[in-house]
Amino acid sequence: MSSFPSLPESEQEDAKYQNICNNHKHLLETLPKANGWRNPHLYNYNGFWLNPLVLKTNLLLHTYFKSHPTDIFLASFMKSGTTWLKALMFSTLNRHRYTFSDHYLHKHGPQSTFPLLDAESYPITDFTTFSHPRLFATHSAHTLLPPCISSGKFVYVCRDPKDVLISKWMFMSKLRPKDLPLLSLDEAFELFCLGVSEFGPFWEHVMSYWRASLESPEKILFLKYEEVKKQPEVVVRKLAAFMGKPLTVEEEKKGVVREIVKLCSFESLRNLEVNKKGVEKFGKLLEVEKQDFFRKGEIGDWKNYLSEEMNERIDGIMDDKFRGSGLSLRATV
Ligand code: PAP
Repeated sequence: MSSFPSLPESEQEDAKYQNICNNHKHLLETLPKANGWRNPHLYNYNGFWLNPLVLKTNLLLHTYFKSHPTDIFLASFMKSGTTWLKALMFSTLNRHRYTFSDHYLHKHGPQSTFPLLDAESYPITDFTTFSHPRLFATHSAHTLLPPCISSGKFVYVCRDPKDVLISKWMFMSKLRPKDLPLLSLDEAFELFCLGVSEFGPFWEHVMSYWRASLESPEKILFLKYEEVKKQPEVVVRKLAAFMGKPLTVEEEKKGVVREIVKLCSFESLRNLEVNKKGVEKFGKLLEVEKQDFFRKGEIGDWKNYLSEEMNERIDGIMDDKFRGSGLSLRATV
């Protein structure tokens, strides 16, 4: 039975939306609260720290998002290689549509290829007009997503948490409003270790996808930034097969994999005019200088910032959190 049986459809919709807004307001008054890296506060919702707008978007996503079995999701904790994977997945999937000398990515950059589910304006956003397979990105933990989404396929990319911490601290410090006190690296480190950062705890985020990938390996491809860095061509082949478009012998002979890797390399993307100037808008959530998506793109930059004690503390937390899971994100270089 409908919750609003006597109201016309448009009013039912309004009432449904209003209900979510009221629930959101109530949650902000009652959920555990902690310091944010960009916003003043984060709220712990079902085990994860979200900023107020992302929390509202998550509630709306559960109500309004209609999945399709061919949907492909790119999931990641912030600063784990999302931009790179957007480029790799988009150019692998659409390799028949564009030439490598005059590519969509040259003119538009990688961000527009995957709308960020955590930043869209539901119910206004209309994904029904998108061509299939539809591509979406999310920074939300697997357990925070609406169950209908599991009909699609997921690529999850994770990264050494120490590099994530440094990358995120630098990124968020730039976005932090000037009227808030600076967040020092020591403070960010402490919050990160406690699990308090947007979409965190990092450990639980990673484990949510790791467990899901073990349960449904055909539905979730679990990747590490470091493995993409070391063997990008192997990863492109994996992505192509996973997305249902394996590389043909002819494509291999023509060097298509090498072209994709070259197009999406850090140097190539960073030097594109479209990625050097202007801002990228993610709904009402945030505006980012495009160049800020390309900082160093290296493995192990954390060594320039974290002490040996900090290094050992993160390793200790990782060992505890991942024990018995078969997963390790310990640095090997
Ligand atoms: P997001 O969470 O804001 O989407 P995301 O793209 O996941 O960010 O991560 C950004 C990191 O990936 C940056 O790392 P750094 O701060 O340690 O340098 C960025 O430089 C890196 N990055 C972006 N594009 C590439 C690429 N093509 N190859 C390798 N690393 C990349």
